[in-house]
Amino acid sequence: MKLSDSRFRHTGCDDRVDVAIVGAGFAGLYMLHRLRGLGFTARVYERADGVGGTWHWNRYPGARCDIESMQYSFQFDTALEQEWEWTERYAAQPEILRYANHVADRFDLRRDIRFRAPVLAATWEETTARWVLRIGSGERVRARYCVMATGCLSIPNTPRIEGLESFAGPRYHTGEWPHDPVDFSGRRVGVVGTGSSAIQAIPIIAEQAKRLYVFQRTPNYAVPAHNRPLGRAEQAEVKKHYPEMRARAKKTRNGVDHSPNPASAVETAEEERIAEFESRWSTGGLGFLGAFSDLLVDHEANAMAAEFVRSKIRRKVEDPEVARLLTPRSTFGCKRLCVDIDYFETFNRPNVTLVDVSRSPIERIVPGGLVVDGDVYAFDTLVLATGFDAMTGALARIDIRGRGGIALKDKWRDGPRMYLGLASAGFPNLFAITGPGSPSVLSNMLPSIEQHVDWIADLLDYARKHRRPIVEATAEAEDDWVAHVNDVANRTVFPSCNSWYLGANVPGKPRVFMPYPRMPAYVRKCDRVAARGYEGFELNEAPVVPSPGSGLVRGLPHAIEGSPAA
Ligand code: FAD
Ligand code: N01
Repeated sequence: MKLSDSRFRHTGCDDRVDVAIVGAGFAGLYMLHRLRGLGFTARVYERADGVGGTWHWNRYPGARCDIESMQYSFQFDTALEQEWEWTERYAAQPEILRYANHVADRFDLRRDIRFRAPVLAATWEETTARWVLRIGSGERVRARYCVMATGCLSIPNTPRIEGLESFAGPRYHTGEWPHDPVDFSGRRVGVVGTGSSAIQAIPIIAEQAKRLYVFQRTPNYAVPAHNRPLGRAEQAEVKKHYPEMRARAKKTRNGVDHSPNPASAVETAEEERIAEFESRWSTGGLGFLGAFSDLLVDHEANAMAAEFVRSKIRRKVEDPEVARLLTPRSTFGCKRLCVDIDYFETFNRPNVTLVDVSRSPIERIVPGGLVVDGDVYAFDTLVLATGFDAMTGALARIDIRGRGGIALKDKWRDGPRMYLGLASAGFPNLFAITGPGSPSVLSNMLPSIEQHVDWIADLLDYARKHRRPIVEATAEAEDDWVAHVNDVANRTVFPSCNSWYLGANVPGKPRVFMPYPRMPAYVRKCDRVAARGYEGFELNEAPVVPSPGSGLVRGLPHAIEGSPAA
C-alpha cells in the first residue's frame, strides 16, 4: 500500500485500486460487494450524490417498478432477502431507493464510493495494461479493470424541439426529477410523451393540476397493475419459498416467475383464449405477456392479444374519439408493455386534454406553452416524459479509448458490438453490466445484474488464479454473438416497431436491436463459456513495467497480481 501511495504522489494518478466501477446503481453496488469478497480492491465512481441509480434520478410522481418487488430485489444474500419488508406489490420509487440505501449500509459499501464523481474518460494504457479514468474533479485513477455499471436507462433523452429553451415556467424531465416533491396544484401542465414514465405520472399530475395537456405521438399498450399493499403474512409465505420461486423465475424468458403458459394462442380455441387473457388481466402486471408462448414470436398470436387489450381500452375511455386516439395500432409488446394505475380513466377527467401530435408534430415551444398545427396550448409547467438514450447512451458519453486509441464510439458507429453484452474486442479488461447483447431490459433487471456481476467476478478470480490478468473478447466471438443476437431478435416481433430497444427514439442513432430476448439460453451460454476456460476470450500475462524504487514488477502491487490466491 505504501508503494502505491508513493506512486500516487509521483504520477498524480491514484493507483490504489484493482477495479474501478462506474455507477452506484444496483449493478455498481453488487459489483463492489462481490469484488471485495474476493479480496480485490475496488472503488465506485458515481456522478450523483447518492446510490440507487434509476431510483435516485426518477423521482417523478407515480414512479414505481413494474416487476413485483418480491422479485425485483436481490437474491445474493439470504438474510437481506428475508429481512427487507416491501409494503406494496409494486414498490414506489422512495421505497426502492430506501432499499438501495439499505444495501449500501448493510454491506458497508459507502466507504468505497466516490459521489459527485462523473467519469469523463477511460483510456487503455498499453505500457501498464491498465485503464486510466478521468473524473470530473480532475482526479485520475489507474486500475487494472474497469466495470461500467452505468445503466441502460440513465441518460435522459431531451427532444430537440424549437424554442424549448424559451419556455418561461418550470421544466422537468422524468428521468432527472428534483429531490424535493413538485406540487402541481393550481398549475396548468403540459406533458410530452406517453411511455411508461408518462403513464405512471399522468394520473397523479391530473389529480393535482388545474389543467393538464398530454401530447401524444404514439399511443401505448398498458395492462393494469392492480397494485395493493403487501401484507406481512403474504410476504412471509413468499419468503418461506423464495428459493423455489427464484428457481422458477430463472427458467422463464424474462427472469420473472409469472406462470408462463406454454400453449399457443393461435392453436387455442377462442373461448379458452379469451378466458386466459381475462385471467391475466385481472391478475394484473407483465404476466399478461406469459398468457401464451407465441405472443412475441407470431404476428397472428400477437394480434389476438393486441385486440384484447384494445377492447379493454375502448371500454375504459368514455369519449369515443379520445378512446380511438389512445388505442394503439402497433404490434403488441413490441415497445415495452406499460403497467398502469388508472391511466386510461384519467382521460375521462374534465381537466385533462389529449393532444394528438402523430400527424402534425409539436411545432415549437413558446414561453407560455406549446404550438401544434398552428394551435397554441397554454400552460405554465412543462414535463418531458421523453425517455432515454437507452443502452448505449451512458457509454457513449464517456470518452472510452481501447487498444491503439480506438474510441468505443467509433467502433460502435453502426451499432453496439459486444460479446455477450459483457465485453468488446479491442477493449481489454473493460466490462459492462447488462450491456447491449445481453437480456438486460427485456428481463427482470435485478437477477440479470446479479448474473453479470457474478460472471465478471468469477472471470477476474480465474484470471488472477491463472496469472493471466489481461482479458479480452476475440473479434470472432463478438461477431458470432452479434450475428446471433440479430438472428434471435428477427425471429420475434420486436424489430417491427420504432422502439428505444432499436435506438429509434434518438435521431441519428443506428437502428440495431440491442437486448437479447432469451434469458435462460443466455445464462446457459455464459455458463458454457466459463466452463470452457472463458471461450471467446484471450487471457494474457501482464506486461512487465518499471515500478518506482522497486525495480521491475509484473503490474502493480495489488491483490490481482500479489494475492495469495494467485
Ligand atoms: P442505473 O440504476 O441506471 O445506475 C447507473 C448509475 O451510473 C447511475 O447512478 C448513473 O448516475 C451512473 N453513471 C452513469 N454514467 C456515469 C458516469 N460517466 N460517471 C459516473 N457515474 C455514471 N427494471 C426492472 O427490471 N423492473 C422494473 O420494474 C424497472 N422499473 C424501472 C422504472 C424506471 C422509471 C426506469 C427508468 C427503469 C426501470 N427499470 C426496471 C430498469 C432499471 O434501470 C434497472 O432495473 C436497474 O435499476 C438498473 O440498475 P443499474 O445499476 O444497472 O443502472
Ligand atoms: O420513455 P419512452 P419512458 N414529440 O421512450 C415521446 C423503463 N420505465 O421514460 O413513442 C412527441 O418509453 C415518445 O413518443 P414515440 C421502461 O423500460 C419503466 O416512458 O417515440 N413525443 C414516447 O411516448 C421504459 O420502457 C417504468 O412516438 C415525443 C415518450 O416520449 C423505459 O424506462 C416506468 C417526442 C417516451 O417514452 C423508458 O420509459 C418508467 C417528441 N419530440 C420507465 N420525443 C415502469 O413502469 C419523445 N416522445 C417500471
